[in-house]
Amino acid sequence: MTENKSILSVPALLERVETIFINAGCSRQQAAAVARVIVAGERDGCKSHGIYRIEGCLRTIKAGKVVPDAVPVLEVDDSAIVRVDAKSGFANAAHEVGIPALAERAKELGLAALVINGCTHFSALWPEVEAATEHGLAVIAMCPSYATVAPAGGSEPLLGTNPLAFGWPRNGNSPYVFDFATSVAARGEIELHRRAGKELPEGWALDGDGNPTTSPEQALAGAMLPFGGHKGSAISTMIELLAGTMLGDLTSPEVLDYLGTTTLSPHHGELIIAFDPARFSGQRRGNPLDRAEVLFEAIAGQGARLPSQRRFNARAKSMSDGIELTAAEMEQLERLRQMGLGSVD
Ligand code: NDP
Ligand code: PYC
Repeated sequence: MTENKSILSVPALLERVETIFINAGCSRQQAAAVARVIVAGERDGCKSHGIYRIEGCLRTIKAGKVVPDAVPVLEVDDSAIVRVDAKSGFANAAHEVGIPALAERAKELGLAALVINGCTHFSALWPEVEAATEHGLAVIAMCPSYATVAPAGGSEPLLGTNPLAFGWPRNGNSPYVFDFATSVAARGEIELHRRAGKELPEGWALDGDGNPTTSPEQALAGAMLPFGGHKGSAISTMIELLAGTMLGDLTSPEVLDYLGTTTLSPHHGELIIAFDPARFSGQRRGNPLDRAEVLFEAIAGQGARLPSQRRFNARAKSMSDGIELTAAEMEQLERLRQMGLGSVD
């Protein structure tokens, strides 16, 4: 215990978060999967998708927009497409059911896609991407969210913050993983700035009149901006098409219509595509994993860091020293445990 801080081990935090979700009416399968991903966020220093997300999940349960005891259903045929119907539960239980089936099919065919339909998705994508790399696969994951981002040149919320993640397996090392919102920053970052009373950096958002703003309140009421101008806007649109329209699931504007608010967690689908590098290369020019190491070394050799390196360092520290939480965070966890759905509007 340090001043105004508490240290919890990863299993201890996991137990507390899982209990909150059980008390809120979740089945053990749903509660455990959601707790694993929220605690992974805290463990890896990703506060925008850590315990701060619990209240949003509880609000979504209370509003009846997620089924807390849903049992995801795996549908496998002889094609390259493996499907999980999340049955309106959280995406995380669907990942745990779907990723092993995706890996098996990708190993068999060289590539395969996991389609998740009808899930509530509040989390980062790196957990499912990392899980696929553990099978020796390269992987791309994407999903819509809800309309909060103006397309480049526009000023009204239309696209989601639509995350895109990629993973590449590395022998004897943590995988190469990037995972980012296609908005300049995730909406969770704006919310954390609001809570901390901090102004946003310039270039993140527009106010309700379409003018640039650094106020988190005005940004949340206005529109966020895509990263990289027209390039991020186009990638985000691709995600609406591939992981919304193509999957027969909701696009970000449709998600917002369905929820009627951005205070609940979004409900939509997710697309995860896995590739077997050895099958793709056909061993031309040698082992693709060995060749990838040459590239990673050259990146690091310039003094640049690989994406996820900060996260893996944070993970190692949390695993050895525990996770540091503020007094306010500890109080929040206790309030949510005791009051359950009564703690949220
Ligand atoms: P960040 O900008 O914080 O990070 C994006 C990626 O870039 C990370 O992999 C990060 O690695 C890496 N990175 C950051 N700085 C550097 C650097 N200097 N050199 C090399 N790599 C770097 O992410 P966002 O704020 O855009 O997104 C945060 C999270 O929000 C993501 O996990 C995303 O999945 C999630 N999200 C989820 C949504 C949903 O609908 N479910 C919607 C939008 C976002 P590292 O972590 O090691 O810093
Ligand atoms: O941080 O942008 C975000 C976000 C949206 C849905 C889940 N996370």
